[in-house]
Amino acid sequence: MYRTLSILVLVFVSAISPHRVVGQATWTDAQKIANAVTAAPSFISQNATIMEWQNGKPVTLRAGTNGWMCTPTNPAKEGNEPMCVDGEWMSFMNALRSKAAPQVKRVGVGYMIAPGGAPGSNTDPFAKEATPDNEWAYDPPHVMVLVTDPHELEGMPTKRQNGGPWVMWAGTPYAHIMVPLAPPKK
Ligand SMILES: [Cu+2]
Repeated sequence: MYRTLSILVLVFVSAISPHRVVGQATWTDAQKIANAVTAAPSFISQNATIMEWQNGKPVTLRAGTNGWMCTPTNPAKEGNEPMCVDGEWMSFMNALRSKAAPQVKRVGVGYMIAPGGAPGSNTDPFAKEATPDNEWAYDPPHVMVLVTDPHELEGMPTKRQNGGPWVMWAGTPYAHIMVPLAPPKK
């Protein structure tokens, strides 16, 4: 039964894969949920709360049971960047959205392992587009880690192209470790 279900879910997800929905600005809740659960391994995302941001506020699309929260990608934006995060990352994302200082109380883990990835700045947490010096490029599918003390990030690479994990938004209150699952696109 579970196997049949997962095959059905796979078929459904591939039917709404990002390249088909470029230009389509809205999804049904079912489409949002199907996309959001691809952000993490299914044993996590199948029991996660699925939510989305509406006018800066989190809105629950499906209640979960395991403390993880997944959000769909924005189909109106380039790329595919759903995420599944723990409580620390959730409060970090809240802080980021309101441009407040994040309060990280313990190590946080987030999954963004869906195929595709999405473009963004590696230096400016609030960048919306490329500038000559904001290292705008594709972030590959990845796991991301928050630390409680920025000193723990000292000495880690800060560029995507270093060939392994790196610190994104280094030197800002939003610095965190990116653990890529694929090489960054050139
Ligand atoms: Cu990420």
